Amino acid sequence: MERTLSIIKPDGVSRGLIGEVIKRFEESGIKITAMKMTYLSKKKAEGFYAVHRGKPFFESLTDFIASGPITVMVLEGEDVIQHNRDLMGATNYKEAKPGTIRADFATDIEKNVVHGSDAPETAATEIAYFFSSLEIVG
Ligand code: IDP
Ligand code: MG
Repeated sequence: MERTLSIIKPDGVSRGLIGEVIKRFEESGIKITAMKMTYLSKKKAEGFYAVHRGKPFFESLTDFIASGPITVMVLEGEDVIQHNRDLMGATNYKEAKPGTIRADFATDIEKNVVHGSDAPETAATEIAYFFSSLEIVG
């Protein structure tokens, strides 16, 4: 069993896509073991996306992710990190496979509805950024 962090970004929340995203997770056999609505301050957004500091899109990305409420979830399942990335689709929605969340709903390379951890180490760090172990069920 593996864990990963999923975020429905401010564009997904404001457009009413929370249920749609969760439905796709549940229908594909992924278990949600923690979930909450929250906000990232600009400072916490910069910490979360620290790996992208210095890139041309860093300022805009951290402004965007701090611009409104987000839904954060811990997902659990076999190979769930890759499984979630497959459901999300490519970063650039124009390159995302049809039927993926980003292909179906993203409006912009930045406003691409969802975040998903990309490796076991980042998953562990990112989950701990939002949840204590007591908040994760199962
Ligand atoms: P990922 O979300 O698919 O893992 P990353 O490369 O980790 O993609 O980038 C983090 C986020 O930064 C993306 O989801 C997207 O919102 C934003 N982003 C990535 N590349 C660009 C870009 O070239 N222009 C604008 N925003 C970008
Ligand atoms: Mg990434």
